[in-house]
Amino acid sequence: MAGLATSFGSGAMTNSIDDIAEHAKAFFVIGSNTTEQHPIIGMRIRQAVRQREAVLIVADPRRIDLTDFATIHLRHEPGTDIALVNGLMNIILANGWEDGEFIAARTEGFDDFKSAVEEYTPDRVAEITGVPVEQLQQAAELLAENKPTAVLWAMGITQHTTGTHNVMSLANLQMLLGNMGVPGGGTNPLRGQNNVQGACDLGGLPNVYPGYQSVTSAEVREKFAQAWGLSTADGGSQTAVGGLSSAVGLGITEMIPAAGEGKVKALYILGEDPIMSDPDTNHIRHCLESCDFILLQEIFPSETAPYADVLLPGASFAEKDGTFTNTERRIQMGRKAIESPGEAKPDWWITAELAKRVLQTSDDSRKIDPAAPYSGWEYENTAQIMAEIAALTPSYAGVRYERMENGETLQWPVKDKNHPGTPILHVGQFARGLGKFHPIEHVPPAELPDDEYPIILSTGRVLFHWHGGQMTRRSKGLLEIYPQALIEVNEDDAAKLGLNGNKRVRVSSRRGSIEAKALITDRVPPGMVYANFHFPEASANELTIAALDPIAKIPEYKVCAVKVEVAN
Ligand SMILES: Nc1nc2c(c(=O)[nH]1)N[C@H]1C(S)=C(S)[C@@H](COP(=O)(O)OP(=O)(O)OC[C@H]3O[C@@H](n4cnc5c(=O)[nH]c(N)nc54)[C@H](O)[C@@H]3O)O[C@H]1N2
Ligand SMILES: Nc1nc2c(c(=O)[nH]1)N[C@H]1C(S)=C(S)[C@@H](COP(=O)(O)OP(=O)(O)OC[C@H]3O[C@@H](n4cnc5c(=O)[nH]c(N)nc54)[C@H](O)[C@@H]3O)O[C@H]1N2
Ligand SMILES: [Mo]
Repeated sequence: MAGLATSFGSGAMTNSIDDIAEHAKAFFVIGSNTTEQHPIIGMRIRQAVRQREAVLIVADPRRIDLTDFATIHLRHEPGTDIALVNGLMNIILANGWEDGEFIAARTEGFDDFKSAVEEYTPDRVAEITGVPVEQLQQAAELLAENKPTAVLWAMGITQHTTGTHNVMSLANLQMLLGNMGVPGGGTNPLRGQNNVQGACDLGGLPNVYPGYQSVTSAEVREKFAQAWGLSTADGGSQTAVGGLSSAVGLGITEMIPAAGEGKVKALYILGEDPIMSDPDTNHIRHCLESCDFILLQEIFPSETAPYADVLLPGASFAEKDGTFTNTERRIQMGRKAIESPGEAKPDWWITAELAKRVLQTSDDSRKIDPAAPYSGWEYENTAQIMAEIAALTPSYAGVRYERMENGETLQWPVKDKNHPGTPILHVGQFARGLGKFHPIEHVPPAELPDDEYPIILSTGRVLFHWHGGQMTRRSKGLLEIYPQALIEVNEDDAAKLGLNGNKRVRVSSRRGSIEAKALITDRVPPGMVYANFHFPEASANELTIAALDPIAKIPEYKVCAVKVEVAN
């Protein structure tokens, strides 16, 4: 829900929901269980298919609800997306279906990319992915014939050791087809948490200030140092006060292991429940136990709470003012509707009070210039915070509470207070000038099945619950519909296991083991099981592997090796 320190997911949707729902000739949904995880967008896709005969290509190892509406379902092996997309592009190139004009005018790096893709012949790709050659041909043809196609993806693409390269492959595809900068096209990562886009936009990442302004830029540091009244923008300094560090910080999947090694001494965790949501829970337990000091800011005593030294009560979304920036870069206002229980306070208020006390106890406090426009953490309301954001963040420069109160829901970049916002990115030109093609090679997942652990585990969510389930497991209605963890097991595997009638399975990996009720279904193919992380008594993360994408540091939640046994 809050997810401030979350760096999961990447980039932003280039196009808008209305725009793709109304103008896409085809949708290529790859690694997104859209009807369950983004139900509004899922509904719009279904409507486009039913009402205006839009084409729908789904690439997903599982049979998800959306596949019932699909023109074609490419059911590839988990972790083979690069090979799949390279295979489609190979066929597009072999038939001359690429958009030569777009490639010549708007891109660079085409030749190297093309030689890489030429190696991904349909036969080779069928072998890697398990998708028959005829289906590859049919999908490539659908992409060539239906322009623009909007590509949509979510965690099925990013939660891999090749997550960043998976995304680059999809960007290659859209440039090859000339589907960028046009209504109904684009690269569209569906962002997960309600405000993960806003959290990333406003500096909730280890390498940037708000508006993706790099911490390594001396000019950027100077600008923020002046605004905040810091006496120096000295890049060398590691202290927060007096200078702004030029060092890139750690991501969440690096911080917690660093705490386990004693390199990080204290953790301030807000809006995250790492015991439920981080990979390899046994290791996470060890890391949190080893950490000297943990401050947890929560709306409930979560599974992480027993590891905290101090628990500060935050107010929930309904109990405070603020804005959410949604998956289509749209900034929307949330208004306090009810009073907070007990001593709960808005997160911004708690953080500001903490900061003030740190300043009071710090020897460096004298270095803060009280005359600077945004020194001292003296906020009375969230409108003041938004004014500071607008002053320091070019993409939010025109965002004002007055405009939102008048009903405007702006999509960034909003360049000034009269600018109408930006529904589609990269019209006429990419942010970096020319779009760059990248040659991308297939690399298998970090851990694949073997004799001891012969089954692939994939993990994710179900419609009725939200991540660690702190909120949804407190909802009586949702618990009635989905009261316990279910593990999807294919019928063939169930028969082999002798699961008949016996409804519980034990799933074990090299890292841990869980027991839960089996859901025998053809939603998963043979050789694969699917588990969620909504219930502490049987959380998928007891099993998952902390193998990270080297660039985004996102864990490979979507593939690891397990064995499955009938539980007694
Ligand atoms: N109800 C509900 N909605 C949510 C959430 C929630 O917890 N509950 N969480 C929100 C958040 S933060 C996020 S990030 C989003 C996540 O939204 P999604 O990413 O849509 O959700 P996931 O369940 O992680 O599964 C993604 C899909 O990827 C498929 N998949 C698995 N492995 C692969 C692979 O190797 N390749 C491909 N192409 N596909 C693969 C899975 O079968 C699944 O259909 O949902 C958001 N919406
Ligand atoms: N195996 C596996 N693991 C995964 C994933 C997967 O697909 N598979 N997906 C990953 C992804 S994409 C995500 S986003 C993460 C999500 O992981 P988390 O962010 O850890 O999970 P949440 O349950 O969304 O939120 C954490 C806590 O925020 C609290 N909270 C809610 N509102 C507020 C508020 O206003 N203020 C404060 N202070 N706290 C609040 C809730 O009570 C909850 O305990 O999980 C990741 N983990
Ligand atoms: Mo997410």
